[in-house]
Amino acid sequence: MCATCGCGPEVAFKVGESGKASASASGDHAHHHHGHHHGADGSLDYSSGSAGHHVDGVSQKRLVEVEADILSKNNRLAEGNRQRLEAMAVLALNLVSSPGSGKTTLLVETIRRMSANGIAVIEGDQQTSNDADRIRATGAPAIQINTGKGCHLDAAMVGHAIDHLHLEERGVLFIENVGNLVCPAAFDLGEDSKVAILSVTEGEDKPLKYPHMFAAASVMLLNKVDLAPYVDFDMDACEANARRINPNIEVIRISAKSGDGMAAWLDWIEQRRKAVAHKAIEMAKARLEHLIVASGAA
Ligand SMILES: Nc1nc2c(ncn2[C@@H]2O[C@H](COP(=O)(O)OP(=O)(O)OP(=O)(O)O)[C@@H](O)[C@H]2O)c(=O)[nH]1
Ligand SMILES: [Mg+2]
Repeated sequence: MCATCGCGPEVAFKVGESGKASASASGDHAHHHHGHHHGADGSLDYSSGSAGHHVDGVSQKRLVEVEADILSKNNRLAEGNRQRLEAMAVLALNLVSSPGSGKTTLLVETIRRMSANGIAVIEGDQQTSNDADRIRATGAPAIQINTGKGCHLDAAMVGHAIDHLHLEERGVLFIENVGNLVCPAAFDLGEDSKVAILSVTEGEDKPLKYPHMFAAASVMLLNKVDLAPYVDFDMDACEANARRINPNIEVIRISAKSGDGMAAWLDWIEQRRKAVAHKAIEMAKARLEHLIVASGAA
């Protein structure tokens, strides 16, 4: 069960002979809300409760416990992924956005501009292998995870995918999450950073309406700026909204179509890549020093 929306990803992960990984989910959405507050304006506010939902026959307390278990198990697995990735100095980026904001298009354009060496991609979608096929066309290896009813990737799925991808040291692992601005915010995958993508056709209020995602992201790619002249979208207001939620968020205005802003995005990736490599070297040095001291060879 997903702590945010109550969806039921009892996910079975499969890797087909084609190298395509898939997972199917079972379980049900339970959206019978209680535990809400009535606002003065007649609004209903569920935001102060835990997950605020109820499944027939299951007490609220038990439900909260189940959710806490799932999230803490996920966090443990995510930490395992993070250690594996850090030891290899692989930069892992978790791309999150609503459906259609341009994650796959941006990835294809990004991979085209980086040498494809050392790049690997995990594609999360409920159905189809369309996105993985688009990535493979660039020459980069990609594994598709189909989550079925599940609305987000979790750390177990990503761990299995890492088992099947041949990651190169100092490489970059891009993880395209399921298109959803809500649930992926709660699930750590072991990534270095979350990258939130918001396109100018979606409205500048989205960071305020979906604050968890923008709070969790290190950078926001404001995509489709080529369309800005045709839509009522105030880019400055959008940036200000994102910074109200997360004062440290970096914002890059970008267009996967025109290429505007791609250089700044590639620079951002390069900076993180250097930081991850530096950390791996420091960790290796510390381990070596520990070994030398322990063996009395100093
Ligand atoms: N004009 C314009 N269109 C874009 C840009 N980036 C993506 N698109 C279009 O937006 C649509 C959705 O793009 P995708 O890359 O499939 O979006 P996505 O976020 O991967 O979608 P899901 O995986 O379904 O969540 C496609 O028609 C793209 O061609 C852009 O910078 N400018
Ligand atoms: Mg996509």
